[in-house]
Amino acid sequence: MMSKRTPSALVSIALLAVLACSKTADTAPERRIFGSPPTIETVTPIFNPQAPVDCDFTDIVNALVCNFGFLDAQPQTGRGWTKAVDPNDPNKTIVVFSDVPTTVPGTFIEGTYTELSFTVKVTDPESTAQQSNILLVSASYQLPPPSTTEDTLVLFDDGGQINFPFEQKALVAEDCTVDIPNQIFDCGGAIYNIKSGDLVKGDGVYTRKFALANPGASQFLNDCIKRSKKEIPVPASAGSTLQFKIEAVDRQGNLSTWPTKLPAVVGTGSFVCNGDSCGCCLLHAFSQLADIRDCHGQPGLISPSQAPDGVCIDIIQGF
Ligand SMILES: [Ca+2]
Ligand SMILES: [Ca+2]
Repeated sequence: MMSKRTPSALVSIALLAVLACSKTADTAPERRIFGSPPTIETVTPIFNPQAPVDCDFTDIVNALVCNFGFLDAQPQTGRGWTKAVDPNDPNKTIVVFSDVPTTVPGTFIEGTYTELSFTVKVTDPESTAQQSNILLVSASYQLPPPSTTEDTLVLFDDGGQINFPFEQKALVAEDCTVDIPNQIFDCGGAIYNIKSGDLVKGDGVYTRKFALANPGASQFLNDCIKRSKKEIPVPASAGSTLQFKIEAVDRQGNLSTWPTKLPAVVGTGSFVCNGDSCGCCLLHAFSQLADIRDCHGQPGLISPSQAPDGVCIDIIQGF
C-alpha cells in the first residue's frame, strides 16, 4: 500500500508546483488571451542547383540476376548504360555511355539535382523552458499555373532525430541483403527515412532540407536522393522559379510572415547509370525503361559457371 500512496502524494506536489508556476506567470491577462505572434529573426536559404549524388546499386543488380539463377555473378568495371532523351529529338531515346569507365566494379547511380535548405530562427515571447509557443514553421510555394494551390514544407527543430519514412519509386526492389558466399539474396521494397536536416534539437532554429527534382527525372535518381541524402524530391521543372514564403504560427494561431519571398531557380539535373554496362541495362529493363533485348552484347556481369563472357553476351538474346 505504501508503494501506491507515495506516487500519488508526489503527483499532488507536482500539481501544486504547476499551479504555482502558472500563477506567477499570470501577470498580463490581455496578452494571455491572444498572446504575441512569433518573431522570425533570421532566414538562411542554401541553394545548390548542381548538388551531386551517387549510390551503389551493385547488390540490387546482383540480387536481380540471382532471381534468374546466376548465383555467382561478378560485376565488372565499365562505362555504364543509360537511357536518355535524344537531344536532337525529344520524342526519341538514345543510350548514353560514360566517357570515363569506373575503376570500381559494380553498378552505380550518379547524377546532380537542385538541393535547397531553409534554416529559420524563430522566437516567441510566450515560449517557456517547458514548452515552445511555436506550433509550426513552414516554407510554402505556389505550384505552376494552371494550378492555384500552394505546397507547404514543414520545418523542424528536431535535431534531425525524427524519421519520415518514404517508399522507393523505381520498380526494381532496392532493399537487398546479398551474401554471395552463402548464396543469400533477398530483396524487398525499400523504405527510406527522410530527415529534416536540423542540427540541434530545441534551439529555436528550424530547418528543412529537400530536393527539387525535374518531373522527368529517373526514379533511380529520386530513390538515390532519398537513400543517400535523406531528402524528399519535390517535383519542379528545370528553369522554373519557385518563390518561397516563410511563415511561423504559434499555439494561439498568431501568424508571422518573413517580409520577402525567397526565389529558387530549378536547375537541370543529370543522371547516369555507370559501371557494369550489363548491370545498368538490366536495371533499366526490369524497371520497364528498356527492352531486355537492348541488353544483348553489353559487357559486364560475368557468371563463371554459366556465362563466362557475361550474362548479357552469353545469355540475353538480341532482337
Ligand atoms: Ca505567441
Ligand atoms: Ca534546431
